[in-house]
Amino acid sequence: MIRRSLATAAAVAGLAVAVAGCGSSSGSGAYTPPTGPPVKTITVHASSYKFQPDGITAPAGILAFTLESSDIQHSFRIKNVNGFMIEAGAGKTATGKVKLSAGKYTFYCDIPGHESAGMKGTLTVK
Ligand SMILES: [Cu+2]
Repeated sequence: MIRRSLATAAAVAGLAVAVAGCGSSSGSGAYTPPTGPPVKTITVHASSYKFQPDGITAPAGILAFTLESSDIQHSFRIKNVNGFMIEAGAGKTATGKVKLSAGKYTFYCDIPGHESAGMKGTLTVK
């Protein structure tokens, strides 16, 4: 009897974790970066209001990005890659990893007004 109720409690706990995990992956919650070594490390320089380079070609797989801001706070996000974001404070450098398959992506800075001012670029993964 005790064994049985313990098993039930464990099953309920497992279910709760699964539901919580589902919620965070579909929302704007924590992003889980890929584990393992990157196939390429790419440094992107951010300033108001542009990225350098604004055209990047990379192999498919895990990519490590280094975002360097030379002035104010900027971010680095990739359209349709939910949750991935690197944020570099004023004059700071930040890093992040993302796993991408072949395709053409648009990267941008999501701070209001920055993308429309020119902070975007193309990432070609092959
Ligand atoms: Cu920006």
